[in-house]
Amino acid sequence: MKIRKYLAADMKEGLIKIKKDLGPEAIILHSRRVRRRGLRGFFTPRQVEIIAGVDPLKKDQQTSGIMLKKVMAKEKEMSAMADELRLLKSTVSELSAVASTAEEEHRVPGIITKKKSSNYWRTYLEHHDLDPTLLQEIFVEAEEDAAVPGRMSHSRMAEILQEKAARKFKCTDGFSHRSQIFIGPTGVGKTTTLAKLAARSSYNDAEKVGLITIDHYRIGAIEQLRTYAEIMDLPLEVVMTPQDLFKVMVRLEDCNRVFIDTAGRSTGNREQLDDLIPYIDMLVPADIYLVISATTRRQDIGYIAERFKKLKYNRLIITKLDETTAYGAVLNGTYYTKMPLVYLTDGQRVPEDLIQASEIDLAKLLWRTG
Ligand SMILES: Nc1nc2c(ncn2[C@@H]2O[C@H](COP(=O)(O)OP(=O)(O)O)[C@@H](O)[C@H]2O)c(=O)[nH]1
Ligand SMILES: [Mg+2]
Repeated sequence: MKIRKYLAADMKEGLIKIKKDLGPEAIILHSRRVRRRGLRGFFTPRQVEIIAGVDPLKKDQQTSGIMLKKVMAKEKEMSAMADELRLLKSTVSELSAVASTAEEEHRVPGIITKKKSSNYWRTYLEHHDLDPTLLQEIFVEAEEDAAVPGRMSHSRMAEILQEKAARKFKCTDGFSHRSQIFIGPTGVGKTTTLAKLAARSSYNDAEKVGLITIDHYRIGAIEQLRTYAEIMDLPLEVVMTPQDLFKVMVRLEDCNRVFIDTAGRSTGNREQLDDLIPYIDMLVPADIYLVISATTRRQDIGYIAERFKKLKYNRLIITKLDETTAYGAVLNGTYYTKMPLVYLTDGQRVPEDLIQASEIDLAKLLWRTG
């Protein structure tokens, strides 16, 4: 038996594909609704995965042929019924002014008052560990908008909150300078993210790229970047003093983009952070990314934002979105640093797991459930 797997937007589209590919004798063996992998899956509708098969040796497959035709007829009938149902549903919802389906995960049955709806969303958003002042600002603004006479649906309240939350994000995109510097606590994904961006600018944008790692403490944490440099065939320079850095920048003169990694600095160690200042001073003007993991607690983001300020960061990257279900860090990060968010990362794969912040609806992240 020839067995194939199909992905389609809906069952109807899937059945057309199968019929075209395997013929009318195909049998549906299994079907289920799936999301695309990773963060992107959240922003795209669910798909239908269908496993279908056909026995090429069996001439007489009348029964199975009929089966597929029957399924298609049933599907047509179901889709007409679904259309009618949708129409009915929207009429009912208009009449009662109670919406309940816009956010499937947050359906609240029956009539709900504005106050109750607002309280519901407040509890929901608290799960994301948002800064309380920021949360309060969002709710005050939303409640002003919601203060129109008459009832308001639960989903409309969510929309207003999303609009208000969206305004709190600051985003930017693209590179503004030749030097791209990555700073932040250890283990957050600086080197990995640097490699993702270097790969993209070298392959996608055909830029001439150079890599530098500042290894002031001779801790030898350069192997990881060396491996990426070898795979991507990019020059890598290791710098141990500010004087080295000067010479290296001259050596990389023909590179129009230089990515600079920093290693081995603890947020709590003031001297270690101070030691980076002369390097940064030599490189400015530069795009200086503060890299923070989405798994970082709210209070720690505030602490990191403060501690690294002396290194003059002007952009923000939030990593490891795949490792949490609380996305407050994304909003807290821009709120505490007052800097625009440029990239998000949602996995270890280089260069795939990188998302440009300006390309997605960031407020929607807060309405994502685990
Ligand atoms: N799950 C997940 N892991 C990541 C992500 N970015 C980096 N990592 C992993 O986090 C670990 C530390 O990353 P690294 O780049 O060495 O961090 P650095 O110390 O800040 O340079 C490595 O195992 C990376 O593969 C991400 O977006 N998601
Ligand atoms: Mg590193």
